[in-house]
Amino acid sequence: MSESQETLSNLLQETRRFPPPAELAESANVTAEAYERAAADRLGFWAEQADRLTWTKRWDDVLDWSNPPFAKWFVGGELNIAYNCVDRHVENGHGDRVAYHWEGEPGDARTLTYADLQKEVAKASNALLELGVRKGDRVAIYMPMIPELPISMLACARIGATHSVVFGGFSADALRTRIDDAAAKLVITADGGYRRGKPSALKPTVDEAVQSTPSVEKVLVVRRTGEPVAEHERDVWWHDVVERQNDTHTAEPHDSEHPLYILYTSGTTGKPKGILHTTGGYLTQVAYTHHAVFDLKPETDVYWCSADIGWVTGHSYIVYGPLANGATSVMYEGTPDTPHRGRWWEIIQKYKVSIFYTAPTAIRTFMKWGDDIPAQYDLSSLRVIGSVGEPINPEAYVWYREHIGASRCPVVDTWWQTETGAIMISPLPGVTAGKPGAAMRPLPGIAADVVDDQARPVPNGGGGFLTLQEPWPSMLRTIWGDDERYVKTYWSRFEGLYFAGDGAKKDEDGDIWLLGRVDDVMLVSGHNISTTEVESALVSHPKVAEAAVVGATDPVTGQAIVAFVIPRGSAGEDVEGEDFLKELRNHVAHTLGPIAKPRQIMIVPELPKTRSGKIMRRLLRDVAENRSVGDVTTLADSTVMNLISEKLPSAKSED
Ligand code: 6R9
Repeated sequence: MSESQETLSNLLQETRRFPPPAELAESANVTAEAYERAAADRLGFWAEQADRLTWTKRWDDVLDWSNPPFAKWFVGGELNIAYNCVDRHVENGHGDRVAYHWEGEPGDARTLTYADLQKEVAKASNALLELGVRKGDRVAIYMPMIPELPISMLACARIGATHSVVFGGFSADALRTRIDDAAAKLVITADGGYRRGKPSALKPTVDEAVQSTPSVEKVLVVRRTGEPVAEHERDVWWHDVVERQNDTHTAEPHDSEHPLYILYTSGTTGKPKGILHTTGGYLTQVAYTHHAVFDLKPETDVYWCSADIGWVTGHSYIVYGPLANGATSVMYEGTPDTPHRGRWWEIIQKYKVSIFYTAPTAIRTFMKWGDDIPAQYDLSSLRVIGSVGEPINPEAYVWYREHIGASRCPVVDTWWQTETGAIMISPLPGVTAGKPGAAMRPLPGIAADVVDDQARPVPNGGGGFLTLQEPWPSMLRTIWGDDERYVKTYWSRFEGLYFAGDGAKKDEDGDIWLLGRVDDVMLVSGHNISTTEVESALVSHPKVAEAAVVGATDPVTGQAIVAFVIPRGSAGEDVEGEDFLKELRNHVAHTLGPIAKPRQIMIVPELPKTRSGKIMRRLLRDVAENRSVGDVTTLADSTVMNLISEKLPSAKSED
């Protein structure tokens, strides 16, 4: 703890406010009364939300919290997730409604209505049964962003098999560890998918991984690219096995606490954690939050979440939430710059997307590429735009609102985690006057607070640790096979509270701002300074597109701030010079105060990011402290660290 008694400094001041558009507020799905109603009777509120779903057997109790931190929600209730996501919409007369407008990277497209999806899921369910998969078995899914991916997930959910989707960019070794940990019986994959204009193979990675996975009996392979693949005894083609199945299948009910899926998160150290989500509570909260945060009107909206289904955002907000609500979604296979940098905006124009959900890393990339690109497309169909994955810097928020949202669409900055399963802290687009950079308030029914190191709530204006104070329906139930690690990782830092690593502050109005991982917090001359605030100050300079900062050991100040900066495309030639670096350092000092002035700034062409777009500061710390760079296996692009090291001579120290 610093001498100044602060837990985390509150340096950034932001005064811009964006009230909700009047017409949106008038017909919003959720209004301000929901906060009070949920606070008055939290469990009653969640029971009401569970009634958005169709249950074959009603629950006896909303919550069993008699053995914390092991929760049971909607105890005794039974339902089938695939029925809720698909069949019931067909039964309700919406079979002709489009579930997915799928767009392949090469420009091919497929449209799946809810009636189509019902048939495809039934066939896949029958195929899984024929392949020997039974309720309770685990199925690993390693696929590109093609319709067979959600179809496979829904087929597993339908028959009660627990899926474990592994991001299609992970290595054979990463895939093998995950298959082994869950003891998956079947792997579903594809020959490959399209990325950056060419086929990108997946099957060889599976072949390598399953050489030493005793649990795997079969590998089910979708043909997507048509590239040649090695065929093994255990392989079966999707078009041989699934296509010939009966296209009806009767869904069995599953217990509300039946394991729906495992999703691995790497964490900072050690072996990946298999986050376990179950059935009734999960679907309740993803459906409710998708309805509330995006104000989804299923009859008229076209919704697009640009995430990969290989991470939790895709599970909850491409597959389960939107389908539970009967939404029409866009699903896109490829990269944003193939064949050109306007591809995403072209897709929004083509399908008249009205709700768009993406990540700050993408937004900052578009800022870097320039305003003129989105300006060439008709984005007037948009009405709500969202952000997830990292703190959104105020400047990126304002750029997003202005250049994508036509200064009209509310931006919903949604804070949540693989572990929380669904959105926890976010503005409501018809209620909240948004502040650029703030996730604002816990959603109705959610209890979150920022506490100091003694678990006492910090006053408004203070910073500390973000905790969840009451169980919530879509919470993780455990770490697969490791209850002890579950308790230790999430529930032991503060007695009775869930804490998963994020720092945050409450502003003068009590609204919440995320400040990055507490592991990344820098201790400079006795002050705990968040990486997020310094990065946001850098990004607020008109010539900066992206920034990452880390604390490096310093003989005088304990730690000193070292920044890595990517200039905007429009910044010009002078960004390599001494004057520019000085200007940036002064800009930070001016914005946040002299304490936050970086000791050193390096101009770099790229930043190291995980596959889901989060900056890996750990690797930058290695660079800043002149160590050899650590484990890079979870990097989206492993060559990035070389690019950064090559730039090192431009490092400048002026103090
Ligand atoms: C959904 C997802 C979780 C971590 C989380 C936090 C960061 C996510 C954020 C955000 C600030 C937001 N994070 N959303 N930080 N503002 N709106 O990203 O899950 O991949 O498990 O990551 O991401 O640090 O703890 P996951």
